Amino acid sequence: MKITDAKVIVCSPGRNFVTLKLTTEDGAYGLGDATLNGRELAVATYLTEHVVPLLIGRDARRIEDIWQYLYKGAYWRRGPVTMAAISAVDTALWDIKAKTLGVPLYQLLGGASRDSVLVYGHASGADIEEAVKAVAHYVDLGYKAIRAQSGVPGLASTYGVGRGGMYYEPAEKNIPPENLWSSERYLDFVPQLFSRLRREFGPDLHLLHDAHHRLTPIEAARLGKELEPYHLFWLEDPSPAELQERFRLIRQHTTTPIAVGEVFNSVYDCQQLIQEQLIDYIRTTVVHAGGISHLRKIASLAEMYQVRTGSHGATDLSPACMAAALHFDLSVHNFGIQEYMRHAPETDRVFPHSYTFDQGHMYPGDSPGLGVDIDESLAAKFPYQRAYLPVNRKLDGTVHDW
Ligand code: GCO
Ligand code: MG
Repeated sequence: MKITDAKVIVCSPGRNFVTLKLTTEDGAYGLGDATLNGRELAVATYLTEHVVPLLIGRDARRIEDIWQYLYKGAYWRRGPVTMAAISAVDTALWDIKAKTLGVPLYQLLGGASRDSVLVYGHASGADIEEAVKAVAHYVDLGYKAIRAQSGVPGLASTYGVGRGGMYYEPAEKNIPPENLWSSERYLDFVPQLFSRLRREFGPDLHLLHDAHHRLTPIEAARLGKELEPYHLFWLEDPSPAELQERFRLIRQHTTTPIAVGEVFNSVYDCQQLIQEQLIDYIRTTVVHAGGISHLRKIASLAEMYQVRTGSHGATDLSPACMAAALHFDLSVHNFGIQEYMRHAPETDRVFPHSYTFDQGHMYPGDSPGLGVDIDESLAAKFPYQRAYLPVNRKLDGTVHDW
C-alpha cells in the first residue's frame, strides 16, 4: 500500500494549524496534526522540503519502520520541529491503517481500557469572583475536573486568564506582547484562590492549576505545600524542567501531585522525572512527542513507575491531535486525565470529527480511524496569520519564563 501523495495544509480557522494529509495508491487517506504554536511554518517547511520527498512510494503499513527512518535517518534528532513533523506522519499512518481495517484507532492500540475519558476544562477570571463564576459555569456544563486560573492583584496580565468564552488562546497576531511578572505577588495570591474554590465547591470537584514554568524549585515547593489543604488534582509545570533533577526539591516538600511535560518531545526529556518518580502525571501529547507510536513508549515507561498520563490538549493542538489523544487515552492502562480546551466554531467546521463530550467525559466515537476529516476548500478560506505567544518579563525588566 504505497503512499502516493503527501500534502501539508496550513490554515487559520480561529488560529493557525498545520495538518499533514497522506494518501495511498488505493485512495485511503489519513491526517496528522503538525501544529507548533508560534512556529507553525518551520514545521510546515520541514515537512514539505525534507519529509514529503522521503514518503512518496513508501509502504504506509510500515508505521514503526517509517518512524525510525525519519528519526534515526535525519541524524539530527529530537527537538519540537522535527518531532512535530514525525508525529504528523505517524498519526496519519495510524489513521490510514485503522481506516483500512475498518476499526476505530483505539481498537488497534489494545482496545478500550475504560468506558470514557475524563477531561478537564479551563475556568479563569480577572479576579477571584470571576474565577468562581467561571468554575460554576463549567460545573453546570458537566465537568468533573476544572483547571482554575485567575488574574493576580497588582499584575496587569498573567498566564491562563482567557479573553472570555470557552477557550483560552494565548497567541497574539504580529509581534509578541510582553507580560509583566512577579512570583512574589503570584505566590501570595494563589492559595487564596483555591481556599475560596474549595469552600465554594466542596471536596468532590477535581481542581487543577497551571503555574506555567515560572517558579524556582523552592518557590514551587512553597506553593505546593500551601495548596495541600485544598487537595488539588495536580499542580502543573511548577518550574521549568530542562533540569529534571530540580524536581527533587519540590518533591521533598510537598504532597501536591505534580504534572509536567507539555513542552517535551521525547522519552529522554522525561526519563529522569519518571524513573525517580518526581512527577505524578506526564503531559506529553501526540503532536509534540513523536505521535502515537512514541507516546505509547513514554506511557509504558511511566506505567512501570506508577506515573499516569495527562496529555496536553490546548486549542493550539488541532482536532486531529485531540482525536488521536482520545484513542490513546481510552486504550492506555495508566491514563490519568485529558486536557480539553474547546476549539473555536470555525476550527470545528474545518475539522469535522466524531469525538463527543458528555458529563465531563469524552468519547472518540466509533468511526474508522481517528474519526476526523478536513474540509480543504473551507480551510483555504482561512489563510495563515503570523502569531506569537507572549514573552514574559519580571517587574525589573528581566526576561522570565512565560
Ligand atoms: C496548557 C498550556 C497551554 C500552553 C499553550 C502554548 O496547559 O494548556 O500551558 O495553555 O500555554 O498550549 O501553545
Ligand atoms: Mg500547561
